[in-house]
Amino acid sequence: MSANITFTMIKPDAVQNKFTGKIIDKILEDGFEIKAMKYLHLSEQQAARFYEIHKERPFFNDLVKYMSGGPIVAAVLIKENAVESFRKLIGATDPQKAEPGTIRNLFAKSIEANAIHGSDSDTNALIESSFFFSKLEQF
Ligand code: 3AN
Repeated sequence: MSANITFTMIKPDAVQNKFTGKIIDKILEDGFEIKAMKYLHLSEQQAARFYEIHKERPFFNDLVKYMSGGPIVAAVLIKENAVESFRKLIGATDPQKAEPGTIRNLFAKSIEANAIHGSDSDTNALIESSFFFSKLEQF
């Protein structure tokens, strides 16, 4: 079951640049179904908790400030082989290296303000979805 789930956030830069609608269109056109979605503004504490896995990385503090600097859209998405398929759709972390036509290639500004998050494993997809949404059994 978990292999069909991934979690995404449309990040503050993309929301602020009014790319939310265009990004959701790309996700739907790629065959993903939206199972849950919410628009919210993370506190610094929440952003730090979400990115705890990166807390030893040099960019951690800037990442937390950036992710709590404006509203985001969080969503749980369903598709066969969801994690891998979504990582392909969003492209490389660094938008300069992202394939043409990917969401980061089209909408991201920099490696930090890179428009969108996508889970990197089935396990993390469930952990990250649970961070924002309860009643996961309904997925
Ligand atoms: P991805 O989002 O592609 O899985 P991760 O998990 O390595 O990439 O990094 C999480 C987030 O941390 C990225 N989306 C990006 O915002 C930020 N980040 C990653 N690498 C760097 C870096 N070298 N410099 C600044 N920010 C970074």
